[in-house]
Amino acid sequence: MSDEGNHQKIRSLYAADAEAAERALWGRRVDPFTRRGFLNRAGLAALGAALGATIPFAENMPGGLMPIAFAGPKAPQEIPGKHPGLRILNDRPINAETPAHLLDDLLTPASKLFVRNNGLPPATVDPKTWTLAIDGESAVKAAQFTLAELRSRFKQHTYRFVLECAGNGRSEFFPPAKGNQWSTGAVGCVEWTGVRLKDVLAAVGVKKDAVYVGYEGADVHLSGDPKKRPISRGVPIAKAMEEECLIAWSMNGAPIPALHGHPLRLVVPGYPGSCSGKWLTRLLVRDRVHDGTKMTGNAYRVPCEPVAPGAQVPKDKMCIIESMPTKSLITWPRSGIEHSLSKPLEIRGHAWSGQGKITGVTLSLDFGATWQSVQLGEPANRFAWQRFTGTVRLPKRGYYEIWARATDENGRAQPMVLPGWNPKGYLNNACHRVAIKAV
Ligand SMILES: Nc1nc2c(c(=O)[nH]1)N[C@H]1C(S)=C(S)[C@@H](COP(=O)(O)O)O[C@H]1N2
Ligand SMILES: [Mo]
Repeated sequence: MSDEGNHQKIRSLYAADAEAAERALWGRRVDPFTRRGFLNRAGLAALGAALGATIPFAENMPGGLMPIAFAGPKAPQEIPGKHPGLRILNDRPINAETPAHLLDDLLTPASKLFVRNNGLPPATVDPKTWTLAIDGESAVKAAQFTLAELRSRFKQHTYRFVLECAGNGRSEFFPPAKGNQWSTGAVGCVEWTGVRLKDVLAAVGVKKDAVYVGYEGADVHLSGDPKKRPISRGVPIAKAMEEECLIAWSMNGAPIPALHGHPLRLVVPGYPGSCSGKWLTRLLVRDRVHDGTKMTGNAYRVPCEPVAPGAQVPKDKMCIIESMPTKSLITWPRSGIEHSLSKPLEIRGHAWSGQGKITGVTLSLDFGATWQSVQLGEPANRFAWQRFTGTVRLPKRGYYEIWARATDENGRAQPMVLPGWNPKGYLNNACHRVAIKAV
């Protein structure tokens, strides 16, 4: 969109003294909880100048809302095998997210799938000698499988699943949460081929007292200490026994790429991406909640009951995240474009939920005052995302935001701005917003 210099000014104003910037733009400090505060005239003029456009629906903007046109800049580096447009958050370990307009494909190509590594991928991998060990208190007997044994002994299945990091959207929380500052791009929908976890567990035998299935991978802790694991998470036994949980060796019809877990990966759709263990070497059938790295403390936990932003939450009031919430992403148009008033504007994107099928998506171009519904496609299978397409007409010149809001079959919809604050910044399923300037 127009003037990069003015964007920069607003961003640096916020970076220098966020409260002073809010007072200047919004008249007084905005209460982060109630979002009270109104855009004053000077603030409206400053925002308009930075955007290079007036804001026809300014009176509907919630207090303190920053136009999405000001969202962060792109990092310069590239990762081999990845689209150069991915935004790199870290290079050790590698973490990179995908801008929304690069997620327009119904099936996310490997080159555009986000990467979330907690440690360092294994240096050498030999699929011929790779083994998967299965044990734990609640395994009837310990067992081992080579890749060839998995392929020959069990029926193969192919599904498309959304893979989303639980921290996707973390960057929007206030007070801010530590960790990778994902914006909207730690998500994709890819196709996996492998065998059912439940078939393999049945072959090994699972005792009645089984509670959880945990995983271990061959990646290395950042410290290099072989006794420490970068991550070892798991899922409740009932989830592990669902049809769609796979032990997979193929992604989008090719061997799983090195960064995504070659040669073998656990795939648990509908749950945080962290449950889908890469470089899979071991499964543990546990008689208790798995206690591997990032299962304990506040990792992948949210307050069991809603809390005020910034609250200290006692450990016993934090609950493990299970299924992922209703969400959607506008993948066309790209945020920041100019669009001619003479033409209707086509909107496309995807919607998904770990808790049920999406039954409706609506769009707003007036900061949530009014909504129109759009066409919605069927998922390829359970836990795949669904395409939505719609058309909007912008009434006059100026700055607009298109907001998308999905609802699932249980009536669970996305919050318009931010869902409940939590200490680690998980599960931000706020409506996705893209900036459009009508000219
Ligand atoms: N072994 C291993 N598995 C892992 C991770 C990891 O660091 N090591 N990261 C997890 C997290 S937090 C996420 S969100 C997904 C990311 O998958 P991707 O990098 O293939 O997109 O993998 C999960 N599985
Ligand atoms: Mo993650």
